[in-house]
Amino acid sequence: MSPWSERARWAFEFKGVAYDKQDYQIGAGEEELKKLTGQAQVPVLLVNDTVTPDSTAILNWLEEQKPQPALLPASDKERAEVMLWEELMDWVLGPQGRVLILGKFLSSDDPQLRQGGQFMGQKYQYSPYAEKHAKVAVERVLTILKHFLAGRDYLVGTNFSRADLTTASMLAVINPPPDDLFFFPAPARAGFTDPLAQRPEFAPVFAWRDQIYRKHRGGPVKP
Ligand SMILES: N[C@@H](CCC(=O)N[C@@H](CS)C(=O)NCC(=O)O)C(=O)O
Repeated sequence: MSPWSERARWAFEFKGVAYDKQDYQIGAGEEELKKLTGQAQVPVLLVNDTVTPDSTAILNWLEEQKPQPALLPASDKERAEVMLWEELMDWVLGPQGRVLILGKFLSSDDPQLRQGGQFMGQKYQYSPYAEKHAKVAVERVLTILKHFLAGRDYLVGTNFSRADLTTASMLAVINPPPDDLFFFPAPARAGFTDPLAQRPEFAPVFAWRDQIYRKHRGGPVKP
């Protein structure tokens, strides 16, 4: 379900580069992941003997290996704009949205979700204060997107880019795409769905996201 992993899968599929997928089990898989990659997060790209953690590094590797079809604009200025969106998504919306998910997992009736919430809550320093702060940060990002997207099809220039791919992937932390676009098992879907994203004022942001999935994801996702 990781939106960072979705970001990497999407880029591979968009570029038409084949890959094999190995699932990571939260908690149980961490020791093995650390041994194999020297760090404790997914996604990680393994090519021959080279280990590349971090979705941005993976997208950069892909861009070098297969520049076409392009996921980056031609000009340095527009590439910098793509970076701005990627940083906002990878380091603000993603991590802050994850805090909101953890709050829901920790208070869930489902023992498996609660257990996952406890492991992740410690790893990512969940606290009620962090959750309060996360709500404010997520609302600010949604407000930026709502205004920025008004009257536009894409975040940077007039073509689909990594900015759109990353933003569309990351919005799943507060409201996953509908099941016909991205299959989410019901208990996880409830944890990933935040009331902030249900507000009518933000509906255009999610309508844009769903449209980006329909036009550029290449078919329904079943992680
Ligand atoms: N900067 C990293 C962030 C990756 C990240 O946050 N991964 C989370 C996804 S929720 C993860 O590995 N979670 C499982 C865990 O920490 O055990 C990237 O871009 O790949």
